[in-house]
Amino acid sequence: MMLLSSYITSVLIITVFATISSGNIEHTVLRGVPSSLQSKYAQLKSFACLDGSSTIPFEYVNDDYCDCRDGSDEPGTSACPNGRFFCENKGYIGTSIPSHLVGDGICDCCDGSDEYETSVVCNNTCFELAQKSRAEHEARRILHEVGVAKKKDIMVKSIVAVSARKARLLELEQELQTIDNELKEKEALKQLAEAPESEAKEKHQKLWEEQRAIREAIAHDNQMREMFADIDTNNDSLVSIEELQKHTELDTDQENEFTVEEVRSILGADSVNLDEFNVTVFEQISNSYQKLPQPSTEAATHLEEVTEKIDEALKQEEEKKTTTTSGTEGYYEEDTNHHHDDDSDHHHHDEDADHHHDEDADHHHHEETITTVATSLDHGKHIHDDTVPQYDDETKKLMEIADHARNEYNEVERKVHDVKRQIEDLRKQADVDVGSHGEYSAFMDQCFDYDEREYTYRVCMFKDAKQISKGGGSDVTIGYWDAWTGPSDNKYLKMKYANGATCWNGPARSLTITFQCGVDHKIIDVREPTRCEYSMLFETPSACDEKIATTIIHPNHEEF
Ligand code: MAN
Repeated sequence: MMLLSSYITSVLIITVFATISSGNIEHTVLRGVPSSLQSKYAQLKSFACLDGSSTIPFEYVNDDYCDCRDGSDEPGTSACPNGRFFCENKGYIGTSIPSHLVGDGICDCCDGSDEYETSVVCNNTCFELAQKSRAEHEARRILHEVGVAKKKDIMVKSIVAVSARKARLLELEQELQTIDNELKEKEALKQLAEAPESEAKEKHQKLWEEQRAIREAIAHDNQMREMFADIDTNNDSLVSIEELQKHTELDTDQENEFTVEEVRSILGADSVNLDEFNVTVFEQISNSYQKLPQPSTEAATHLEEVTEKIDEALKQEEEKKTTTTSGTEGYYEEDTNHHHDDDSDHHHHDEDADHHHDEDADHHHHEETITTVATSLDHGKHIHDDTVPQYDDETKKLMEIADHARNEYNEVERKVHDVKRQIEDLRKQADVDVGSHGEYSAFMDQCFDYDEREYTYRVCMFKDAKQISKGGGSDVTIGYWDAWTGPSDNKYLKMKYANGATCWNGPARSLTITFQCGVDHKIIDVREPTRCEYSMLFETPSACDEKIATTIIHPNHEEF
C-alpha cells in the first residue's frame, strides 16, 4: 500500500512538474504558473482555487478540465476561457498570456512553452529578445549618462549663477542707496535753482503782460484820437452831428437816410469833444467806421499837426510808464528791434495797397518820433503780437543754472530707474523655479523654435509661447508661463503655459510641454490633440535621470 501510494505520488509529480524537452525549451516550474504563485500549487493532496471558491483534488490541476471559476486550476492548459498561462521565458521576461492561446499552434511565448503539447516546433527567441532589450536599455542608459553629465554641468553653473546673482543684487541695493541719497541732494539743488528761475520768469511774464496792456491801451487811445481827428473835418476839436452824418456807413438802417436824429442818438448830444467822444461814441462806431476819401492838403497838414501833438503826449505818457518799471530796457529795445523787422516785411507786402498807405504813413511818422520806446502807435501789430520777448540776461543765467541742476537731477534719476529695473529683473529671475537643483536654469531667457508645415511654434521659457503663422498674419500667443505640472513624484516632467489667446467659441489657448532626456535642448514635436490645447515634446539633458544612467543590466540579471 505504501509502495502504491508513493508510486502514484511520483507519477503525479512527473505529470505536473513536467520537464519538457521540446527543442531547447525546458520547464523547471509548474507549467503556466508564475514563480510568485508557485507556493499555491505546492500541495499535492488538494488545490484551493485562487479565488477561494472551491477546493479540488490536486490531480485536477492542469488536467485539461476547468474546475475553478477563476480558471486557476488550469494554468498550463487552454481548458478555462478566463485562465492565464504564464510563459516562464527563461533568460528573458516571464509573461502571462490568455490560456486559450495555449496549444493553438502559434508560438506566443518566446520559450515556446505555450505549445508544449503540439507538434509545432517553437524556436526559443528569449535569448535574442533579451539581447535586444539589453542593447536598448544600454543605449538609453548611455543617453541618460551623457545627459546627466550635461545636467550636472548646468546645475553647477546654476549654483554659480545664483551666488553671482545674490552678490550683484547686494551690490545694486547698495548702489541704489547711494544714488537715492544723491538724487535727494540733486532734487534739493534743483529746487534751489528753480525757485529764482521761476520767480524771474514770472516777473518777465508779468512785465510782458503789463507792457502789452499799455500798448493796447495806447493803441486804443491812438485809434480813438485818429478817428476823432478824421471826423472833425473843421478842426474845431468837436465832432458835430453834421460831421458824423457824412459817415453813412454808421447808419444801422442802410435803406433809409442817415438822419440827424440817428446821428444825435450816436453822439448823445449835438456835438462832443475828444473826452466825450472817447467815453460815449468811440466804442459804438469803431467796428463799422470807415475813413472818408482823402482830405484836402490843408486838412491833411492839420491832421498831421494834430497827430504830432497826440504823439508827443503819448510819448511822454509812455516814458513816464517806462521809468516807473525798473529793468525793462531790455524789453523795449528788443521790442523795438522786433518792430523794425516787422515793418520791413510790412512795407514789402503793402506797396500797392492804397488804403494801407495811410497806415504806413502813420507808421513812418511814429518811427521817426519814437525811437527808443516801443511805439504804441503801431497798434495793428502790437495788439496782436503775442510772442513773449526774449528773456533778459539775468533770467537767462538763472535758467541756465536751473537747466544744469535739472539735467543733473535727471541723470541721477535715470540711474535710479536703471538700477531699480536691474534689481527687479534679478528678483524676478530668482523667483523662477528652475528645478530642485537648478537643472532647468539653462532655460532662463531662452527661446526655442519648432517648424512644422503651417506654423512655427516658439516657446520663450518661463515667459510665453507663440504660434507664428508661416503664411503671414500676426502671431498668436498660445500661453503665458504658468507652472510646473508634472506628477507629484516628478514635478519637473511637465510645464504649462496658460491663458493664451482665446479660441473662437473655445477656451483660452494653452500649451503643455513634456520633457524627456536628450543630449541637447530641443523641441521634437508639437501637436494640437484638442482644439487650442497644444502639447510639445521637448528633449533636454535637464530631464535625464541619474538612476537610469547608473543602472546597468547584466546578462544574468534576474529580470531576464
Ligand atoms: C488658429 C490656430 C489653430 C486653432 C484655431 C482655432 O487657426 O490657432 O491652432 O485650432 O485657430 O480656431
